Parts: sequence; structure tokens; C-alpha cells
Amino acid sequence: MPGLAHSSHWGAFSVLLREEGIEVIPHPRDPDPSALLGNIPAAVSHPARIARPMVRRGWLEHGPGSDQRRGRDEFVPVSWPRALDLVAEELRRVYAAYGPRAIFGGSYGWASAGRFHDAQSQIHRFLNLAGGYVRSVGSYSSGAATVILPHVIGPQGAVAGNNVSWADLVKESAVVLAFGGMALKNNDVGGGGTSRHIAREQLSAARDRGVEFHLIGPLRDDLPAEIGAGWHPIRPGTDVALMLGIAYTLVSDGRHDRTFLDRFCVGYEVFEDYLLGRRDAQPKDAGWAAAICGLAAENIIALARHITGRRTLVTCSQSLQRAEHGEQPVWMGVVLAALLGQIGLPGGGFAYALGSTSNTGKPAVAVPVPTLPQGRNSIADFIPVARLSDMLLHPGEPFDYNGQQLTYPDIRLVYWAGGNPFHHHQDLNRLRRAFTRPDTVIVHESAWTASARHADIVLPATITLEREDIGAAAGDPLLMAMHQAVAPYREAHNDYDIFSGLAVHLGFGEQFTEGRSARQWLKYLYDATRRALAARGVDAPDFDRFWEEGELILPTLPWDGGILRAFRHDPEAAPLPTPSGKVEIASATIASFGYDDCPEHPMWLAPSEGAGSPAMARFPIRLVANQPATRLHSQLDFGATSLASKVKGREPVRIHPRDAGARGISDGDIVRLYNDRGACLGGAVLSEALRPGVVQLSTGAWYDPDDHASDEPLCVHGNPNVLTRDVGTSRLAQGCSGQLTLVEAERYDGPLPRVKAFDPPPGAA
Ligand code: PGD
Repeated sequence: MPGLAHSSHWGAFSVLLREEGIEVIPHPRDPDPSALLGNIPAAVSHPARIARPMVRRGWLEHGPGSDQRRGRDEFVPVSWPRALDLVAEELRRVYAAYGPRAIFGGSYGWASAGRFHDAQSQIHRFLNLAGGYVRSVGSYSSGAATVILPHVIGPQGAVAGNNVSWADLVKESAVVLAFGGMALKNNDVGGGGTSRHIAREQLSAARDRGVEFHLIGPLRDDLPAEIGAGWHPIRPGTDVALMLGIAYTLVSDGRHDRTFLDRFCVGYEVFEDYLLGRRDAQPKDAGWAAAICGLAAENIIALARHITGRRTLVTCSQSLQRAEHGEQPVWMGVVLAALLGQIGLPGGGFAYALGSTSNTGKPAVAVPVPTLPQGRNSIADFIPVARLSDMLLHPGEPFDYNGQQLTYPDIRLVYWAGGNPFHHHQDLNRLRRAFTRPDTVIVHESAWTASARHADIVLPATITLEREDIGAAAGDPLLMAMHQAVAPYREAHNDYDIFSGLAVHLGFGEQFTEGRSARQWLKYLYDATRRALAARGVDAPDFDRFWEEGELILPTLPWDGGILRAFRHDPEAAPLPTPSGKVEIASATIASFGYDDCPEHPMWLAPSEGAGSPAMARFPIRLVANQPATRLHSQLDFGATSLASKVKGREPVRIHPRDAGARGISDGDIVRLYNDRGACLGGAVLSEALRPGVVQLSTGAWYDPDDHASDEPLCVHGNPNVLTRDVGTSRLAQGCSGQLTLVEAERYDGPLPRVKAFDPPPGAA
């Protein structure tokens, strides 16, 4: 490979240094490199990079405390020694006065590839040694699924990563019902790194073998056009009704697999009562489902009849569960696969998130990949990750989570490294209010994201190109030596160096570093993987040779279909890790929690902002705020690939010509999307690839509030999270529900405010 080996969450690559900047060359192993690589060169010296440690003026002058000016104030540059003094002193004060329960270090975020400098590992190791911190559990990606799956079939890893592989799908499946699709843009990204983007070739190979795909979703491009999938343009958020309509047809036709249900499942009878309407006099038949999901009843019946007697795979994308009652489509997907009797068969049954990320459905690496040890947290306190604003706004209040009643801690200090809550959280105007509450907010960032702008102390972090690391993921066999390509930007430091310096101030420098430089850590972490390889009889090169060669291909585990195949083979010898050891169509455990928003078996639960709701009368358009195709989340929004997609500098809003016409909106117009929570501008892109009544605005445009706008600040750049609702999926999982929201759209004819998201804030230029 020419140039310096390197890696990102969206692909391995090498770097050539040119006079005019860096050139990024995709790894030759990658059959379908991601366009996201095009965002990387701009990161080296973009004006949005943070040049020096900065402190918010109000905090510097008045000291710690709640402050409305956070996010609106100017910054003052300080030297590194002064910045470290201030952070260390503030940590000392808060630990002494309030203890570790007052420090939120949950610090969610994808950070970057590279296992040693992984910002989450670094901050958690540091705060564990400092005295502990309130952590977060779960993810914004998969908050509902992570909690519901272990109750009903087994942990997420078992039914996502190690259940139905791409190879199984190509070889064995006959029909794939892709609820939420398998969008190629989502397959661009695999946490930790991905060396081969195979989704496109695998989907094509499956099509060539005659596998029939059904895309169930409001956006036609959630499966590539060349697959020729049948498109069922469902109303967003109504998949459970469709699944029930299919299930009803199966059962009333007698096509459901009674033997499978009896032998491998519990709770079918109570579910059947609900399905057939014995309890509520409402059969969940195709006509009932059609009225909710917007697809024709005869098509639902035909689909149900078509999928029986064939090897049918039900897949459920991650996006589906990122909505109110997000547990239900995942659970009902399992139940549908159980009714078909296919769980555990190669290429059949249920697969969660196959087609939702790049490393799902590939064989797992056979040895542990390098990981920085994080130590132990001295306190057990946590919040479900997406309950951030609730925690800051409601200290001391109780909340439910997965059968437990917990209490929000009283947070005085928020410490964030490697994430962008002003990207990932819902209802950003509410988050802004929440961020005024703590005494102090500290952020390590490489660029002036909105999260950095809403901090009191901002410490400039390097990007991966400015440091050495090892790229690795449990689902990808390529171990990459990530070579440093360029010098750190201005005064940026590695998170490791920042935390090492702070640890010295706080008296645990030696415990934090264990006496190792960053390079020595890389060798130490590599050696652990090398020893594991030796135990399997694989003679891996020593660290120096690995570093020189730039990469190593790790062995992978043979694909055996995991726990579901073993269970199907012998349910007594290999029970599932659920309370009953079987697939739980109804769950006594969940029933015992008494949650009306996640009852004993999967159900259609109408969303509070759905058809017929007062909100719908005023905001009749369903917004899909999905993952972007032009960047990972909010990362490198200033990069070339991301900028190329913008319309007059704003994030594109796709809208159906019918909805656009009714509002006098033409292609390329600026539109204002709004509801009671907020408003943002975007650039209209008319498209028939959406169901009418739906608009799509991807996440990730950097939040750019125009504080001079008359009512609630208008995000002039197009961040959909000013519109989304900040409510948990249910009391069970409390996951992120940001995917779907009701809005209205209008053409924006006012003077167009400049996008300032990529300018440094006042004082920081
Ligand atoms: P990123 O943009 O990846 O978003 O939320 P997440 O916070 O992960 O943010 C990572 C940040 O880390 C970037 O700002 C980057 O600059 C910084 N960073 C990178 N490397 C380093 C480093 O080495 N050191 C330091 N200090 N910083 C670094 C993503 C989250 O958003 C996710 S995972 C999902 S799935 C959700 N999806 C949706 C959705 O579908 N719909 C809505 N409405 N909202 C969502 N939000 C969620």
C-alpha cells in the first residue's frame, strides 16, 4: 500500500503527503470504499479546528455555577498549564464537596477509530482513577433493542453479529423482509474500523441467486435500486401494525408453525388472544393493519401467503427501534420469525441490524483486539444514555428502567470527550436549557462543534492523523498500524497526554500511565493480541515488524449460526439465555414490571404524536431524521463530501413533489421545518423516493442557532434534533426516540442567515 497506513470508522486507507495537502487512498482490500473518506483532508487545518485551550469568559470571571450564557458567551485563550490547573482544581473541588455522584462522565460518542486513543476509553480510565463518575448505559444506536432482546431471544450480539451472516443470506435465503431496509450508507460505517465494504456485493450476489427482497420503509433508497426490491412504502413508525397484519393472516390461514411455537417458544397463547382480538374485540387483521400502516390490505395478505413455505428472513434495522415504543418492532420481528418457524435456520428467521452497520453479519475475529483497560468505577450510578437532559433538569427525581426504579443524580460537573451531545441528543433547545444547569462543563474536542461551544473549558484534541494508534474491530479482521501523518494542529494534544497531565496534577499520574508512553502502550496492547494469536498457533510478527508492515490480518471464527442454531438443533442442551430458555413471545418478566408502554407481549401502541393526535392536526408531515449518507453522524461536516450535498450551505431536506407543490416549494428553495419544539432551515430536494407525507432530513449538520431569531432560536443549518422529541422509547429501555417526528414545512423567503457553524466562536478566532 503506498503512503502511510491509517484507518477510520468508515474504512482503512493510506495517506500521501502532497504539497497542497494530504491525499487519502482507499485500502486495496476494500471492494467498495466509502465516499466518506473524502471528508478527511479538510480536517487537517480547517478553521473550525480548535487552536488552543479556551475558557468561557463568564466561567473565568465568575467561577463555576449554573449559567444561561453557556453557548452564547465568548472564549478566552489560556496556556496549557493554566488550563490543566483549572480543570484539576475544579475536579478537586467537586469531588471534595459533592463526591463522584456529582460528576457525569457518561460522555457518549463514537470518537474515532484507533483503540488506544479511543476517547471514551481514555476518559473512563481517567475518571475511574480520579474517584469515579456517573456513567451511561446503552447507545443512541440501539437503545431499545439492547434491552428488549435479552428478555425475548438473547443478547443483541447473538442475534445481530452472530446469527445470520451475509454468506448465509446469499446462499440460503429465499425471501428477505427488510423492515427499515438495509441502506448502503449505513453499511459504510463499522465502529473501530472496517476494511471491506461488502454489503453491495453481497446484496447483488443474493439477487443473482434469486433472493427476493422486500423493502418495508418510507424511503425507497434504503435498499440499492439494483437489487430490484419490492417497495412497501409504509407510514413511518407503523411496522408493528403491518407485522401483526401479516401474523393474523398466517394464523387465520393456519400457516403458522405450531410445532415450532410449541417446542421453542413460550407465551404464544396470550399473544394469539391479542392477535385474534379475543380480549379487545379487535382482530389485528390485514384491514386493521392497512388503516394504520397505509399499505393495501390485499397486499398484506398476499405478502403473508408468499413468505410461508420459503426460507424467509425477517430483518429489523436499527432505525426502526429509534422511535417511541421502539422495543415493539424488534420484539414483533422475532415473533413473526417464530410464527414462520424459521428461527435458527441458515438464512432464515430473525436478524437484528443485518445491513445496518458494516461489520454486522461478518465472522467475528478469533482473538481479542487491542483495548485500553479502563479500571473500575467506584460507584454504580448510571443513566440510560439518552436521558441526559432529564438527568440535568430533574436531579433527585425517580425514573424507571428495565424493571428498576432509579433516581437522577445531582450533577455539578459534566466531562465529555469523543462525543457531540449537541448532535446526538433530541430536542436541542431543551438540551441547551439543561446545559445551563451544571457548575462546569469540560469538553475535549478537535473542532468547534456545538458541544464545544456549550462548554466552559475546551481542550483541543488531536485527530487520528496527528497521532499513532492501532485500528481494530471485533467484526473486522484487519489490524491496522495507524501511522501519524501530520503534526498536531496548533496546540492540540492527544487525549492521553491531556489526561496524563491532569492525573499528575491530581496525584495518580503513575497509575494512569503505568509508566508507558503512547508508543509503549501500543506495543503493550499489540503484544496481548499477539499472545492470544500464539495460543491459537498463529505466529504473528513482533510489534516493530507489524508497525513497519502496517497491517495484520487476524483469523476469524468459523460461522456456526451461534446460539440460535444450537438452540434449534437441541433446545434442551442449548437453551436460549432468556428466563424460560426459549423464545419469549410473551414475557412474564416484562409483565411483572407493569409498564403500559411495554406490556407483556408485542403490541401495536399508537405513538403519542401519530395519526389522529392533536400534534398531527398542526404538524401533518412525518420527518425521518436518519443517518446521513455524507458523513458519520456529525463528524467532519465541513469535509468535501458533506459540503457537496448541501443546498445553499444548508442540509438537504428531501420532500415529495406532492407535498412540495402543496406548499409552493420548488427544488433548491430554502424550507423552514418547524413544530412546537423548534425550527430549522434546510434546502429542498424534491424526490419521489419518499412516501408522500414524509420528509427526510438527516442528522449531523452542526447545530447553528440564530439567537436573534424572534421566537425559539432557528437552526439556520438544518439540524433535525431541534425538532425531535426528547422522550425515551418506553420505561423499559428509555432509548433514543429521535428517528421520527411530526413537523410542518414552509418555503422560507426571509433574509437568509449566514451559516456560522464552522466559524470559531467569539474570542476563539
Ligand atoms: P459523532 O458526530 O460521531 O456523534 O452521536 P455521536 O456523539 O457519536 O461525535 C463524535 C465526536 O467526537 C465528534 O464531534 C468528533 O470531533 C469527536 N472526536 C473524534 N475523535 C476524537 C478524539 O480522538 N478525541 C476527542 N476528544 N474527540 C474526538 C451519534 C449518535 O447520534 C448515534 S450513534 C446515533 S445512532 C443516533 N442517531 C440519531 C438518529 O437516527 N436520529 C436522531 N434524530 N438523532 C440521532 N442521534 C444519535
